[in-house]
Amino acid sequence: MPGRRVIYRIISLILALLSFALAATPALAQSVRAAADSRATDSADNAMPVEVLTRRRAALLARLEPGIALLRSADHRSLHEHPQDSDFRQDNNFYYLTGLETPGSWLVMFKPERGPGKLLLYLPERDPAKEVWMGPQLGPGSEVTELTGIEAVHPASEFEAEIVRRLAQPEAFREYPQLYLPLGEGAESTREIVELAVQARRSISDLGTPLAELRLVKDSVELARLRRAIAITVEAHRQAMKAVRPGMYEYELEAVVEYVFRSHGAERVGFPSIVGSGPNSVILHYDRSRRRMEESDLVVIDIGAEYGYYTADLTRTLPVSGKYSPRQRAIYELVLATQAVVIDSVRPGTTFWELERIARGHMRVHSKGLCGGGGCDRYFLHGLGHWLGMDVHDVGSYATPFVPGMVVTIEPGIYLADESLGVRIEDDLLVTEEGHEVLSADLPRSVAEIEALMGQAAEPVGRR
Ligand SMILES: [Mn+2]
Repeated sequence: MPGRRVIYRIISLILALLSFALAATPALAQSVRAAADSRATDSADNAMPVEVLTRRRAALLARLEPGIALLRSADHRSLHEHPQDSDFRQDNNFYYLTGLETPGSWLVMFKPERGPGKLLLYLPERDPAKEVWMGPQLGPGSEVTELTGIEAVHPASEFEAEIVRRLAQPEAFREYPQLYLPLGEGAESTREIVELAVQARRSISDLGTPLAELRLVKDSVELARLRRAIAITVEAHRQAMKAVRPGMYEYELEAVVEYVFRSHGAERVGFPSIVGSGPNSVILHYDRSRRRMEESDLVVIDIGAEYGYYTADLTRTLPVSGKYSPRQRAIYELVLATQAVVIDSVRPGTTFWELERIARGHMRVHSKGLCGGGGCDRYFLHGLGHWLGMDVHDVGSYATPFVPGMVVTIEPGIYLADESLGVRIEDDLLVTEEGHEVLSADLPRSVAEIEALMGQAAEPVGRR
């Protein structure tokens, strides 16, 4: 999806607190292109590998000065009123470093001057009364060590006594001078620690920045999960192409999309689905999906399944009738050609700034009066692309030159409000040593491919 770098908090879909049915195995990565096979595997295959977690934590510690780093997991919403707690989603950084979905927990990392770092986990103690409602919960114990590779696991109730007091002790400054806390995303979760640190006259460094630098370059597990999220989203787009017809409501199309997501094992949407037809096609973040689609409309479908905490982000723009009008086709093909030129330029060393320049230049030069006197680039109303990962607009500086392992979206668009004509085309790319791989290459993009697929009969969804 286009636009500001907002963290999209998610529509609630049912998520059991201890669902580890999230992960990807090497076998899974290979089978990703077989859409028919993209079903959830059982949880035994799905825990985050301990060696991957260990590597991430070591890489983070290597970036820190001697000091103490604190990270809090996401909290419960009101557990007593809503025992299912269905919209709980773990804090991204906490999940990245622990693989745990336990709320109300702390990860503490000590980075000494010399030698290996020390790690502590604090988890809420198990509560038999709650487990009657929620099922077995993870609490302090050896199973947490098995899942995370962290030896020291304590009850969260001890966190304050041990860590908070330590922060206030002057001698802790000498051994561990820096105090790292997330100051951007997740900052509110450590507000009390910040106040304490201010009282103790300790300066605070941002833990989010080194984590963002790490999260920019995806490891093998992250890539496997992204590929899976993208494969599911490609399948949803294909089903939407077959289903769309004049007279259908936008929400019906949205339902087809999200049915495919859930039935292929996606836990939730990575962001609210955008299904915008006619006048709604020019509203960049339209997510109400209430309009009845008309034969002459274009419909912009900008969607992303989330799988194992990683989200896809893919957009196609379809003619509701099944055939683009000459005018729609001309605009569509200008956006498509712009996207192709940019995709060709994705390689290590380039930047979003450089790609944006290429995109706008191409669009302007090839406008041929399509958008009145000036170039169509005047109607390209948002940024060309963004980082993709645990967040749809993922963390990381947009000035960073591309290196292999980064995942980006490329999404040029033209929005002509006077004609209710909006076109956006978005694909997801992995930066490789040689250049790039289009992770969503299986999804039809050209006019001919899309019209051919739209001509096929819709597949029945559920029992209708
Ligand atoms: Mn996007």
